[in-house]
Amino acid sequence: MKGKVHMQIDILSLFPEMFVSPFESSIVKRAREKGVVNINLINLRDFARDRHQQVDDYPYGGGAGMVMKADVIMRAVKAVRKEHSQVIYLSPRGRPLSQALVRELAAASHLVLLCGHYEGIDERAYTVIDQEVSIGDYVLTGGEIPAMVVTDAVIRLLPGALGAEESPEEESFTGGLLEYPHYTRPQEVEGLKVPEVLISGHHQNIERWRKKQALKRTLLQRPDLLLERNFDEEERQLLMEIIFTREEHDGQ
Ligand code: 4F9
Repeated sequence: MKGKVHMQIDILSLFPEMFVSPFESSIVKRAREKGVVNINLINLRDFARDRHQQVDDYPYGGGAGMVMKADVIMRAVKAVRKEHSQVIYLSPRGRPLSQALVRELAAASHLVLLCGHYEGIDERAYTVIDQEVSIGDYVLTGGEIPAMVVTDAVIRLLPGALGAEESPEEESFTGGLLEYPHYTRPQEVEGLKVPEVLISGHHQNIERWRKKQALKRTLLQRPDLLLERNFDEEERQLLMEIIFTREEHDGQ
């Protein structure tokens, strides 16, 4: 693992400085230092050819807003892309980002993330783009924050990015469910106690309690996540308990 870069991520942006601080903290910083990922920040303006280094222009046919120039984008992408690259344009029209898509992207060896303006890019630039990805149905000032989101989600799945004590928590036993409640010391805060089962030392009971809490939370807060789920026998039993058992209201 040491010294071997698992993935390269090239980010094409008009504001590469936006990425500096977020990528110099925490797990992303450590992953870069360990050589798990190599991130290159590339200024799209470097690929403008005219003497004003113009990167956008007025739309043909008129209308509001500026359009990013096709030649600038095409030159930049061609300069960085390799045979095996995935060129991704961050756009509200794109494929919705999900953990499944993150897993797909994490399997690539070279991602090129193109950040644009919402007004858009010249249609001809799509000839160098492999896929569009959206992080949600809202409009931002540009694709930079979506590119940070994709980068962060992908990096934590790369081998060696998380420490031995951490796990990406993918197909673990609560996979596809919301997290169960967590507690740490002290045992009591302002009269609020840690659930008895967690200090019982009974590993099986703890696992069962956590699974039940995760199911309960998901049912109450994100029932949509359960629609596609194949419940196992234990999960069916726990759901029955949740639905048909009167339990104290504990905010969970
Ligand atoms: C991109 C929003 C991806 C959501 C790009 C303005 C965007 C976006 N997901 N908004 N430029």
